[in-house]
Amino acid sequence: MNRSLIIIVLVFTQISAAAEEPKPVRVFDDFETWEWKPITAAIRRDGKKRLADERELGFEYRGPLYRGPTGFILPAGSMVDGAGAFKGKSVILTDCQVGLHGRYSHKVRPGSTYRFSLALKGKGVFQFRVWVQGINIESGERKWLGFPDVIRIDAADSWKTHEGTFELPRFDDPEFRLPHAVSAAIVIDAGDRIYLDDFLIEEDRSRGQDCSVGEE
Ligand SMILES: [Ca+2]
Repeated sequence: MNRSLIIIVLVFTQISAAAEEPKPVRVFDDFETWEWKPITAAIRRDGKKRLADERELGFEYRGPLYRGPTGFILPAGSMVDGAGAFKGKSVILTDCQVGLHGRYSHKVRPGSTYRFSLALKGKGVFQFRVWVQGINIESGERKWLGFPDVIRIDAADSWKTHEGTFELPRFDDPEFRLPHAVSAAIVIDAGDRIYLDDFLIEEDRSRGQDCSVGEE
C-alpha cells in the first residue's frame, strides 16, 4: 500500500469512528479465567512493603509470577475456588483498589445511567468509587471535584446477589467541566475481606442522556 493510500484510509477510518455513537458500556467479570504473568517491579515493591507492614497482599503471588483475572492490569485479588466460591471461581479482595487505570476506568460517563449486579459475601463494605476531575476550559487547570462511591454495599456472612442502578452525581461547579468519562475502581478498606463474583456494569441507554453536561 503506498503512502497516500494509507493516509486516505486513515482519514476515512477516523471520520467513520467520529460519526459512530460509542457502544453502550458493558463489563462483566466472573473471574473464571486467570493468567500467570511476570510481576512488575512496582508490584513487587508494593508486595514487599505490605508484608513488612503485616498487611495482606492484594494479589496472588507465586515465585516470580503473579496471577490475576484476564483483563486486569493491576493486582486484582486472590482466587477462591471450590466451596468458598460463588460460581466457578470467585475473588477475595483485601485492602486494595481494583481496576483503577485499567479495568473499570473510562467507562462511567456523566449523564449516563448504569445497571449493576454482583454477588457478595464477607466482612466489610464493597465500594465502587469514581475519581472525578474537572477541567477549566479556559485556563486548562484541573481540579478534583470529588470521589463518591456510586455503589456501596455491606457484605453479609453468606453469598447474596445485589442489583441496582447508579449515575455519576452532579457537580455544580461552573468553572470546571466534567471529562468524557471518569476513573473508577472497587475499593476495599484495610481490615475488610470481600468475596466477589459475577460483577456486571451495563450502560442503560433506555433512560436517555442528560445533555446538560459538557464532553471533553
Ligand atoms: Ca465465577
